[in-house]
This record gives sequence, C-alpha cells and structure tokens, in this order.
Amino acid sequence: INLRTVYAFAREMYPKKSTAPIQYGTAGFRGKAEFLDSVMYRMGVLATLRSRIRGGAVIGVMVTASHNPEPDNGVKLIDPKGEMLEASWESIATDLANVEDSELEAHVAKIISDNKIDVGSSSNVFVGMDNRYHSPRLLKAVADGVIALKGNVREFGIVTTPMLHFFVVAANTRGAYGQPTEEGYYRKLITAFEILRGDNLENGNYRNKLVFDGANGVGARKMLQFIKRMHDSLQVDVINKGDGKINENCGADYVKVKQGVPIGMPIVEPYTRCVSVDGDADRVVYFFTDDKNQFRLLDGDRIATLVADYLMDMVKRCGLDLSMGLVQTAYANGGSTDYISNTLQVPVACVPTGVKHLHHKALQYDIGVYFEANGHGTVIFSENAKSLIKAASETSVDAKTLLHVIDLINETVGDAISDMLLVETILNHKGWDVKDWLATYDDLPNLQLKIKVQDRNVITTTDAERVCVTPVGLQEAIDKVVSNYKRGRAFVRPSGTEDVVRVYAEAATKDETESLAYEVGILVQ
Ligand code: NG1
Ligand code: ZN
Repeated sequence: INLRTVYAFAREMYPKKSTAPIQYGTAGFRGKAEFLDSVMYRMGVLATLRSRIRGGAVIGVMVTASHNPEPDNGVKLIDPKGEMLEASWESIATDLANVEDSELEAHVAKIISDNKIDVGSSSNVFVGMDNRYHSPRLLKAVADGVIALKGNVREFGIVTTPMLHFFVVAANTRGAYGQPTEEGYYRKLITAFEILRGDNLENGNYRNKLVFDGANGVGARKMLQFIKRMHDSLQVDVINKGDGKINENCGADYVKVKQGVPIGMPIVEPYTRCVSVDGDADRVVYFFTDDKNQFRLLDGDRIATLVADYLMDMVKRCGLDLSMGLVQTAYANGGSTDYISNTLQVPVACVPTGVKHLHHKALQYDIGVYFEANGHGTVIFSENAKSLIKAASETSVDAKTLLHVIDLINETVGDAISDMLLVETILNHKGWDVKDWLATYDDLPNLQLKIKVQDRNVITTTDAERVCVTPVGLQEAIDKVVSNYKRGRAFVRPSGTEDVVRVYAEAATKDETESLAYEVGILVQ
C-alpha cells in the first residue's frame, strides 16, 4: 500500500472543506452534506483498517442522517458483531476526520503503526445508504476510501440501517444468522412472521390492517418490498413514500416530539393502528386518534413493556429459568418505569442516550429488552438462552414458537420493520387493539424542547444524563424549579446529533409539564 496515493486521492477528490471540528457523536458523524465528502472518504479508510485489525471480518459503513432534515447527512460504522463502533475507536475516528489534508498521510501511517496493522492482510467493508439525494455521492467517497487502501468493498445501495447491520452479521457468521442479501433479509423476517401468524390473521379486538408512515425515507421503499413478498398476512397502507422531503412533518421523530399525526394521513376510522418510522428505519412508534379525535402515542417505552410482558409469559410457559432485564434512558416516561418495576416486576436499568449504551447493558441479561422512548430498540438473547430454548423446543410447542420469535427479531440493532412485525404478532396473539394496549398504564404528560445556545458542550452530565455537572449551579436551579411540580422530573443534555441542547420535562398535568419545560429552558438559555 502506498500511503502517498491515499493522500493524493484525498487532495484531488475529497479535500477537507470545513475547518469547524466535527465529532463522532451519539450515532457517528452528522452535519450538512456539503461538508462531509472528506469525512466519508476517511471513514472508508478507517473501516478498511478496522477490518484488518479484526482479521478481515466485515465492517459496515452506513451513510445516513437518520431523523435529521434533508440537507443533513452522516456516517456510522458497524463492528463485526453488528454493534456500533467500539467506543475506544470513536476518538480515532474523530481525530482522523479532523486532520488537515497535508497531515493525512502521516496520520494514517500512525494509526497503522499504533495498532500494528498488517496492511497486506485482507479487508472487507459493506456500505449502504439512505435515499437522500446526496447519499450516492457520499457513498462513493466511502468506497473510494476503501479502494485507496486496497480493501474489498461491497455496495448494497439504498438499504435501511438495520438491513446493513443484518448483512454484516450474516456475512461474519457465514450464513448462520441469515443470508447477507436483501432477499435473505426479507425471507428470514417474513418466514418467521408468517409461521407465527398462521391462519389467524385476526383475533379478538385485533384487526389485520394498519397505516405505515415511511417518513419519505428508505423505510417506505422497503416496506413496499415486504408487502410484495408477504402473502397478504398483513394489510399495510403506506404513506409518505418518498414524494416529500425526508422526515419533514412526518416520521417517528416528528410524531414523537410533536405528539401529533404526520402529514398525508388519510381519513381513517378512530382507533386505526398507525406506525411511523424514521428516515433510516431503525425507529418505530405507534399512534392513533380516538373517537374524540384526540391523538394518542404508543412510543418505544410502550413497545418495550409489551414485548417484555409477552416474552416473560413465553419463558414461563416453556418452564425455563432465564434472567430478563429492560434497559431505558432518562427519556423513558416515568409512567412506564413504574409499570415495569411494580406490575411487570422486571429489573429496569437506565443508561445514557444512544443505542450503544443500551445494547451494552442489555448484554448482561439472558433476555435483554432495550428501547429508547423514541422507538429505537430491540431484544437480545444470550447464547445460554438460545441453547436452552432450542433444547426445550424438542418437546415444548411454546419453546418452538419462541424460536420463531427470535428469528423475527433483528438482534443486531433496532429495526423499525422487524419491531413492527413483532408488535403485530403480540397484539394478534393477545387479541388486542391499540385501546387495550394503551390501557396497560398511563403516560405522564411530557415535553421536549430544543434550545439553541452558543456552545452546547458547556453542559456536561452524570448519572445517565439525569444530573448536570457543569455549568456549576445549573443542577441546583433545575432541582429548585422541579420541586414545585407534582410528579415533576426534568433534565437537560447536549444533543449528540444536532447543534442544540435538549430539555425534557414531565409532570402530573399537561399545563404543568409545559410550564416546567419552559422554566427549565430559561435556565439553559
Ligand atoms: P441526541 O441528538 O444525542 O439526543 C438522538 C436521540 C437518541 C438517538 C440518536 C441517534 C432523543 C432524545 N435522542 O440523539 O435517542 O436515537 O438521536 O439517532 O430521541
Ligand atoms: Zn434512525
């Protein structure tokens, strides 16, 4: 490998355009697309080196800005087991993204020597992208970065983030997880879903019909592909298919934060089940409007409790003794946390925002259910759990069913479509509609605000982001405000994906919640 070429290529094709520092945040790099070409190229280089360190295992690179507005783009790296990039490499990624072009050659040489990388060894990188108009250009930059270091690159084109995670794991387990192709992905999920559903398309209050808001993102396209391949096992009406701007007035983030229906909603009967996914389809939330035309949200906390309850019941029926835990973040509604501890009686943990933290914690249980309130999450099963369930399936029908449930779940990362198919399976099994589901517990009224400040990073936090450390005095001020509200809870933290400070508040009533959020917002400004 000639590192001169790496530099020459960079200078010719992907010069660094911005001097503003950029950071590997909650979910990789995010920013205005026009400044990201050099970052993409360099991440192609880094993924190639990372694959070499991991003995040639496949590393994934996903080009997407998820729930961000259309002018933004971003990139995240996927490690061999489908997990987010190892934390210690985030700073290596940040340093590489920020060095000047003239220092690039020396910097790459240093990464190679520091990590004792054999540059002659094999390297494999999978790349995918969302459907933003600048994604193909940025994907090519990633691929060129791989080629510059003589790695092998396989381009999957437009795919959801969870599909790329699936392909990485499928390839690295040599097919044990599934085939690393789009068809392999559809086949695994649809087969499991249709076996679980059998001929019972409707049951009790459950109706086989829902509206799917695709956020004008890649999730809409892929849902249409699912529908083509499903044997009418689910009737889905897809809206926001891609004619409008990605995430604009639609999608999971909009519906969750604005607590209202997305644009383009057809006129439907009250209580019709609706889902919204985000721009790269790794998040999903449910919603409906009741007979008084009131909007009701069933968010990630709600999905987590439904899934945990169902799995606990299944495990009991199989007669197995497996530990289960539920992982949330500070954004989880207090109503859900109470329900989990008091009614479900499942251990519940709180970790900092970002799926990598949730995933990591969930690994501690035999069955780890993790969801962010925004609908990003999944379930992971330990090897111990899988082998016990497998053994039990020889004699137990319930255990056999549980094996199909495991196949339906994309364990590699939160997957909006897989999560949705799981929720549909559970609701059908219980004979529940959204009304029954909503009745399990009451959410506390809650509100999120975004506040623009000069430097959001002056705010630092501890205790899973629930307590501010700096600026000094801010936490005392928040505590004082919160103490005036019944069931009040509020916290602030800098966003890792947008240039804002986020304020979260919940309290006994809607009015009090609004006033609490506003009061805390003023403290931040
Ligand atoms: P930031 O911008 O750091 O709050 C947001 C979400 C995260 C996570 C990431 C990645 C909220 C409050 N935050 O992070 O949960 O999903 O985006 O997409 O929803
Ligand atoms: Zn996303």
